Amino acid sequence: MKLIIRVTPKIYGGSNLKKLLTILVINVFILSTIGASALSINNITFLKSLSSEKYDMIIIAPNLFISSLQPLIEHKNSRNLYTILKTTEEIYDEFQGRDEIEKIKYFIKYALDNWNIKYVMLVGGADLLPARYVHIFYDYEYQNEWVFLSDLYYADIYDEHGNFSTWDTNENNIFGEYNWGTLHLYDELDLYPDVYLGRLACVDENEVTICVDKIIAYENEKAYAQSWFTDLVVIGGDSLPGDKEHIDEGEYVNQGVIENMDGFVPKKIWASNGELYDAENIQDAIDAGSGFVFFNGHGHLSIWATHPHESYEWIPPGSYTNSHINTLSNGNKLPIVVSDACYHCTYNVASDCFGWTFVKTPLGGCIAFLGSTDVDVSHEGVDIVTKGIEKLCIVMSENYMEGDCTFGELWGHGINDYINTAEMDEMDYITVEEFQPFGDPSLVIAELSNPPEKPEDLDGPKSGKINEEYNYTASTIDPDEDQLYYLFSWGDDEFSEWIGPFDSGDSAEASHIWTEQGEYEIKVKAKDENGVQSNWSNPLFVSIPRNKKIDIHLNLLIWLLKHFTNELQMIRYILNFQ
Ligand SMILES: [Ca+2]
Ligand SMILES: [Ca+2]
Ligand SMILES: [Ca+2]
Ligand SMILES: [Ca+2]
Repeated sequence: MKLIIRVTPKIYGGSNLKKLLTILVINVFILSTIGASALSINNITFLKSLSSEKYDMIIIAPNLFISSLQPLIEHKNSRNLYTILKTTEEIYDEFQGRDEIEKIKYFIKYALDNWNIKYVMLVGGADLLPARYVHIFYDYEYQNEWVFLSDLYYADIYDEHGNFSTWDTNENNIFGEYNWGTLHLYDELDLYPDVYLGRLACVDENEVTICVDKIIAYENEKAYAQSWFTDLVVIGGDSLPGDKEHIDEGEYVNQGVIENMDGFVPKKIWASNGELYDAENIQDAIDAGSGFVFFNGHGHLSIWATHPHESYEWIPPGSYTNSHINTLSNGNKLPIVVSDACYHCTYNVASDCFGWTFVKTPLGGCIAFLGSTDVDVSHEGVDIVTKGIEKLCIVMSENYMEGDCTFGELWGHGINDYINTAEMDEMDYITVEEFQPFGDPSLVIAELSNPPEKPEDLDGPKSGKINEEYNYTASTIDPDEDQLYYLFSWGDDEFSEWIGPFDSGDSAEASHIWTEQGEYEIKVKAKDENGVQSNWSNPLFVSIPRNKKIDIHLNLLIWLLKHFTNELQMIRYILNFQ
């Protein structure tokens, strides 16, 4: 079967980016002539004295950042997340490899083999902590030679046979080749991450301090247990006008995320509901606080925008840009932001790219950002969710609800599950390799706890009138005796806030006004103080009947009685009514 696709680059505006990338790539090719086969982990003996130690996380950073990272290391260790810092300078001295990048990767392998680490945090922008460029040939109208940064290189330590993976299996010093060059060469990549990884692309100590402060506050305050965390901001429109199904792809992906993230209250900044015509609406929604933000549309290094339905107009007018991000004031209410737009994480070209700006802005922004280091490629129409970062959005939102507890797990399991269900063609290679995690991989974004039991059946009226307020009560218990919060779903796309806290077993009450007649299915769910949610209760069906006609008839009768009492008596007499 031949699959006919129209792959559309989701790029905003024109760009010389390819040229820029090519220039940067040439700079990176200052490689030693040491062949991969000459390298062996057996050569590394100097850290053996430490080999009995166990760590959960290694932080790799230049000397420059030692003191500004110290509070983070202390914070992690105080939480029993055993963390050690290794500087790039030490690694370059102590480890072998054909270049600095490979030396870093050998150190990560060492830490994995000897210390059984789970997390790798890279701290430094492209100049301070280099990353590997991969090489994919993929012919389409915008570009055909794809050369971009991939931090997945540092996480995919072992190949499928459990051996160290150089990402240069044909040993020509060109990495991650896929149908590359005139000889159409390939490197055999496993791609499955073996550690959870994240990068703080800091260019100076000030940026490190901002990130460290944010991470410590986020974890100390248990962001995931706060009431604002279960708000979900989704931003999108018609990413690709002209598809035969007339799908608004951005909103379609948003909707998939909403459906996966049951119990999160969506705030839709959409083209179709008019919210996306003003960038301030994005600003206000993020400032209000939310656990997650999804941008599904187009981007470039410092901007995001998309289209209204079947139009090529760009909205919001003036786009959503770095200058908006820099004035966010959400304080410690910091979301994890996911973007499927192009170039949002191209930190080698712009050290203040959209994604990194979001993380490093001091008075708000986000705690972690997931986006691409190159062009996002995807299908149009309903197939938008079958490939590309759009598919990752769906996979990750599902995985979060199924128990991912750290930012690194969210990224790593997302990549893992993407690969498991992909045919792994060029588009899939591009997607998993370009998907950049900016943030602390060990960041705790959920906590394991026994969920509250499914709430008892709701108590309250089963019928009523429009524009009248009705009260409903709910209760349940938590096996850990945790305090509980309740969310009521009113069946008309409206939700209560998360109400609480209540002691386990106590009743919670909420009220609602239905403004249209109908049969409504209302339900309630609980979450404990750790943010772990129960299932929804059984539904209670509430009937808000059409009562307008009845009112008219009743009013007419009252009016008749008032004005024609005598006549009515006459009629009654005539009809011998009594
Ligand atoms: Ca190669
Ligand atoms: Ca692997
Ligand atoms: Ca479309
Ligand atoms: Ca619990």
